[in-house]
Amino acid sequence: MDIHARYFERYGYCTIPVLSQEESALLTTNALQDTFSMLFMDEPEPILPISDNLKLLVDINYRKEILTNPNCIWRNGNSRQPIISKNNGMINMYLSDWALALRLDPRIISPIRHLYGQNNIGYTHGLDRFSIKVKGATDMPKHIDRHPTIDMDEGLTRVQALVCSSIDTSFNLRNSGTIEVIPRYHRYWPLIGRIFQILYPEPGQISDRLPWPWDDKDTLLPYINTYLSEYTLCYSGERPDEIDPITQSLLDQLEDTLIEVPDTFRPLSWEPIPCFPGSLICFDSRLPHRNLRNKSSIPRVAHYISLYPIADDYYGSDQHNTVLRYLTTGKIGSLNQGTNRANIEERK
Ligand SMILES: O=C(O)CCC(=O)C(=O)O
Repeated sequence: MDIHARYFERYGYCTIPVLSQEESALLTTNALQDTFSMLFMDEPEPILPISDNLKLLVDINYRKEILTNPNCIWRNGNSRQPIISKNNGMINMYLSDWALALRLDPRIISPIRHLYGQNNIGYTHGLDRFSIKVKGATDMPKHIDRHPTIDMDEGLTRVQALVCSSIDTSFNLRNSGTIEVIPRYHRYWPLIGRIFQILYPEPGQISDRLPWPWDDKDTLLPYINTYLSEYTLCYSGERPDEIDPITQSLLDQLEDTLIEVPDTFRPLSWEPIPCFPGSLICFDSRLPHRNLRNKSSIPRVAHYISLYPIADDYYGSDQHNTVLRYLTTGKIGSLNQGTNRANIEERK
């Protein structure tokens, strides 16, 4: 196992340099150009230079000042349907040559194969989009792309991956737009799932759409840390004498369950991931995550790479045919979770 795979197994994520500075700069230029042409296609003149006008993506007053259609960021003028959103920067564009070339680059596919531990991986859920967060973009809501109780018996289902082509590396990390995750969360996945089942026994109490109960203030995280810490002691046969009644009751309910946990416990916390332009960031789909606000003058640009293991019965299946139809006609959006939106603007 190489150093990245070892790190990934332990912390749930890893960062691998894959593209040169020049390649990253070109990718960023292409992403910005295509985004500007798509958003501002009805303007009488192209909006140039792009670098001086990035705040059009986040600033309604500036849009009113510059554009003939200040609402062009929203689909049908509806502010609840952003074509690019201020808090996550996502843009549903999939089919540009440069975007496809990136997703077929062996320098990106090989390490992801390695992390899955199998060669047979592919875009079984369609392609994925990219995200541009410019100065003024805000925090994305915290979330996990798995369900903490429904999926709790499953191990790794997905290596979530992105190539970051632009980021301000000299800036405070938490204000640079980078991704933050809770490292090592995957190692407690079955136990946390069981704890959530005890805390929220009613069906539907944990919504499909996180962040709840991972509310943005993280009121639950200190409790989870206490439960995990006490459980780890019990698991290693060192149950302490003094435990508060709520933790005690939870541990009693877990008594018959033997769930493997790491030998020693260090509290879980949110940590921003440092990266450089050209880095491939891979993370286990069991990690809570989000991208952060950007207060720097350099846009943070991320290209999502959604490769999944290919099952033996995939070829010829309905899912395979749907992906093929999508790739050949562009008529539906990607099939990825959260991404399955037909992009009328891209087709135009
Ligand atoms: O842009 C990022 O760093 C995070 C993206 C994200 O939340 C996701 O892919 O689910």
